[in-house]
Amino acid sequence: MSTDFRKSTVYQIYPKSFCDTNGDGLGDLRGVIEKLDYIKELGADYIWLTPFFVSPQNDNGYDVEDYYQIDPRYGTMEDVEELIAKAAERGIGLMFDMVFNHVSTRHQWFRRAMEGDPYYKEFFFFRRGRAKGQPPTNWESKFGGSAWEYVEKFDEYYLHLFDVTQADLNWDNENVRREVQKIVRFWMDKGVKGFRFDVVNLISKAAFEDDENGDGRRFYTDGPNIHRYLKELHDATFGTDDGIVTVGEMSSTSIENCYRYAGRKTGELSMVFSFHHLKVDFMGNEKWVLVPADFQKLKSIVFQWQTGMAKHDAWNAVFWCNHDQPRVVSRFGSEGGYWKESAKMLATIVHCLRGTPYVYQGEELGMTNADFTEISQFRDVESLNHYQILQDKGLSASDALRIVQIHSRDNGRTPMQWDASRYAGFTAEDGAEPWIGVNGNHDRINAAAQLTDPDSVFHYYRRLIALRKELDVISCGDIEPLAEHHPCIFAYRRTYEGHELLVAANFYGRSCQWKDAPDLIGFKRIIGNYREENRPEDGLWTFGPYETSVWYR
Ligand code: TEU
Ligand code: CA
Repeated sequence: MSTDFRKSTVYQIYPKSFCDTNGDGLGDLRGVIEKLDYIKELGADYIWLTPFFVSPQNDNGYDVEDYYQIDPRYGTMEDVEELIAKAAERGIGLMFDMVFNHVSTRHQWFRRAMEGDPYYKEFFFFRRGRAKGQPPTNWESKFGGSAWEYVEKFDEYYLHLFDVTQADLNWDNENVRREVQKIVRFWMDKGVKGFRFDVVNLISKAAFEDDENGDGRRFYTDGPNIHRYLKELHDATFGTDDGIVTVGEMSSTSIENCYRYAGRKTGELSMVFSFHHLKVDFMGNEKWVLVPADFQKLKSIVFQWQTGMAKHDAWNAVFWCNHDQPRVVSRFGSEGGYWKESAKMLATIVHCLRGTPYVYQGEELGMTNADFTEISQFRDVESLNHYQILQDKGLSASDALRIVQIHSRDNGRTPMQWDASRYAGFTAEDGAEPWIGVNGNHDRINAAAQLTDPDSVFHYYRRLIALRKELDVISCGDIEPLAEHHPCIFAYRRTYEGHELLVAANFYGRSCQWKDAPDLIGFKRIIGNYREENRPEDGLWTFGPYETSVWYR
């Protein structure tokens, strides 16, 4: 394992959809153990495992009932210990996913609160309504509807920024913060090498007021005590161990706050996920619409974060995919004739940036969006809620379905495609039907086929991951955006101690030209998705569909 997170790559596993070893249709921890050599071959240094703790699974484990116990559907504590040990043997560290903005309403803290225990009521936000039948504020849940749920016996409401079964924790209560620290230390003692903190910039609520022109997020995003709480957590837990890497998931954050969340010397986190670059096919913050991706906006956001964070000595996680996002090849690339070229092009852009790249299971195979044609095939609570909300707003069922097909988080949650067999090797052929449908294209897109094909998307990712370890200019270099306003070209230059790296890509499926392209005298091509080497001639560089190449001097 590279202990320098600048040279590292993280592989994200959503265990429910990764590998099912006991034929019940649900992925499990033994499935992760079974596939460690695959991840080793890819070259990842860390595995980020999304939550597998005891949970009613209303939000697939992001609704935690017990942070100290393993959900039996995923396995046992012995499995977790074996996984940590076997990963370590292969030089891979485990990063666990800590959901501390909220707990499941089945967590004992919430149960005790509902019994009226004042100590535990203070763990949550119980508030009086504004008037009879009126919640305390007009805030909206991120999964649709009001963020407040009425509890008759108290004549009060509790806050839930996500599902109604995910009650927000009151971090202003010192006892909550102490419990959180205990949990982190417990997993550190088990040998965990990193943590991902779920929506961690939402934990400090400002004021409970109506939001006249929004959904309430300005009252709890990057809130007043957020830096204090993160520093405190850092100092009390992972900050004492240099070998631990942390990443905060930052919802609707500002770059100024991220300078501090992920500053090298600020004593908070190692790095941050921000999502502004993935909202370029939204309408403002509204996700449930159909609008084409805005490429200029995408570039300008990526470059702003790249140069801004560098200037402030702060570190980004760089990524296109996770379990909440549609598949990038479907979103910004092509599922059609240029499927492979576009998958490699998108990989190149991210893996040569300044930051730590994250690869989400199946991305390294160029897996596509789900091929669902009916709402009954979807599983995600957010998708199902919004399918209804869109129709309540007057859309037809088929228009609502179209929007869900494009934006649903289930696009990233279909079973991992290991081979061409009935259930894609996710579940044995005689096993139970997988919990969510397998994509029909697994006969074409699967790991077995790609492992033996040197030209595959898998081997391209493997080479990119290795390059980051070989070349300091990739892991440590400065970044300079190029061709910023070009309608098709995504390009940048990296520099470090006299070394230079030039990355250029055509983001579209038609040929294009880059005039005034930089000269490449003395450079050699180190990776690309076209067979033939293609250089600029007299400052004019012609690119084929989705063509990309990386040059080094
Ligand atoms: O997601 C946070 C979040 O705000 C969004 O990514 C959300 O999933 C949705 O896309 C809003 O449109 C994190 C987890 O990654 C996600 O899986 C959980 O559902 C959520 O927190 C709640 O714990
Ligand atoms: Ca299973």
